[in-house]
Amino acid sequence: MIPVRGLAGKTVAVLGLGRTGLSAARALEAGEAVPLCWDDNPDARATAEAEGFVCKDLKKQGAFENVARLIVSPGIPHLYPVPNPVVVAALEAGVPVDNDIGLFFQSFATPDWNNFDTAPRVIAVTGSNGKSTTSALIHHIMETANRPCQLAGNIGRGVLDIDPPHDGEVIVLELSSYQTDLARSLTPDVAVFTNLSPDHLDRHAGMGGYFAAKRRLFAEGGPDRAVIGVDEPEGRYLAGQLSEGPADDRVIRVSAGTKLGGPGWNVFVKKGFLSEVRKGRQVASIDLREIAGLPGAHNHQNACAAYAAVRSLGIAPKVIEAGFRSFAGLPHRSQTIAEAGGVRFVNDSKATNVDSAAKALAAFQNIRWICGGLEKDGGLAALAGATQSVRKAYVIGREAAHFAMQLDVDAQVCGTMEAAVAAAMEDAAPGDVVLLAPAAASFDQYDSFERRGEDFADEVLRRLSTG
Ligand code: UMA
Ligand code: ADP
Repeated sequence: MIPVRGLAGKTVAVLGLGRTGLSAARALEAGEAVPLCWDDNPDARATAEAEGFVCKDLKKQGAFENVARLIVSPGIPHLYPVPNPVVVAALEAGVPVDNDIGLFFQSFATPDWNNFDTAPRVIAVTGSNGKSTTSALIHHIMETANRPCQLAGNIGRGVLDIDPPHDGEVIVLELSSYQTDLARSLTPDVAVFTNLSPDHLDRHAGMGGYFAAKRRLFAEGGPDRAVIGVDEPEGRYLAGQLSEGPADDRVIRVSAGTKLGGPGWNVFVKKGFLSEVRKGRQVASIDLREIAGLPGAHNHQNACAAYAAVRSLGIAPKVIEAGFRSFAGLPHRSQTIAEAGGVRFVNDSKATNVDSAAKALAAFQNIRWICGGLEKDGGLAALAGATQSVRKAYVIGREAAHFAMQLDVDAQVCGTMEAAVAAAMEDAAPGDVVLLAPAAASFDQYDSFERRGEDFADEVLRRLSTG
């Protein structure tokens, strides 16, 4: 745990008592601050109280008297579409609003570091898609290089839960737009922007607010090195804004399809080969085509981003290539769960938005596509043109009929995962891929994308085992 520094003796309100809130409360206590907790769910309050934390309704008049700061969990709206009433109360009382990421950056460096040979460093990864894969890949490469490394953030471990860093350790943080939007301190050494496509628009009042939230990671602290995916206009804009000119190698531009030239530092993939080009000279090249853990152009983009991030810390290309080869991938992202009778079954339940599903569809041929769920703002229009490899769609979700109507492929309304897997397996021929890539959130039928992916895998394995 990282004890929170700078708030000893102060009362700090904590809103939300899930993974973030509980870890923040513990870290505040370890730093001798006094956490005052609240969660709108009584069960979550009971769990916190059982651990000895004091809960108090922070919506009540006067609740913010003598409170130094409010720490808000990422899943709780602080501004859009409607701010949580506790946030409103804090702002009315003039109390600064922050989150665990802000506490982390204010507390991470300690006087012990004066005895270290190499100060610990933070690589922070944001973007619409590929954050978890890129973060996990960076972590895996550092392990391959025998360098101490920890992984935390949106990937599932509260940032304040990490162990105090060792000499030379690297901390990899996956940060969502919810997290970068609110943090009062954001000072990574290396910041990575994978890509941008519409997601979470309700929480950011549209695309401009969403990009602005991600941009804070680069603009607030000024990282030593920024790794920027330049396949979208926003990435190109950001890279341009952060650099003095094309030769400024504080910005490493990455692309999953465009050969990048010029005098700067570039990493790109063309025809399945990753190239690093610096000052106009090719420094290294890696063949990604047969790397099982990184299938498809979208994973090649993640490979470029991870490559650039660890190169900026001096890791050798050969070590990075070994890391790519031994990377197993993450569950629920382009994950092959079975192969039988010439049919491959792939779980990409994490394709919760249209862009990630389109990328998953582009990575395979002859697809029996299981899709549907809770549709996101922006609709399904961006899927048009992404479905050339789809033989048929099998649509799940409470609004399956409406979802199916919007697709430009032959679609069967199945409703449940059980029915969709049964129909897809019935139709599948050798050479086909049965792919779960929903292009929608899971919350209409499941409590998480993980549960949805597990349900898919269970259904597939159950049917395969019963012949
Ligand atoms: N709550 C309220 N009032 C509300 C809403 C929620 O009190 O109006 C309470 C809930 O009752 C619950 C708590 O808030 O007890 C949950 O807080 P949370 O939703 O922020 O969840 P955490 O458990 O703290 O997990 C969060 C991230 N969740 C979200 O951003 C929604 C996790 O990312 C992250 O792994 C974790 O912090 C550690 O950093 C998950 C996620 O879905 C994986 N992220 C989104 C994504 O990837 O698309 C952004
Ligand atoms: P995030 O953490 O940003 O949600 P993940 O690595 O968990 O990203 O991948 C989420 C989904 O997006 C998966 O379904 C995966 O197939 C898809 N995906 C992964 N990397 C990319 C990328 N670079 N561009 C677009 N989609 C991607």
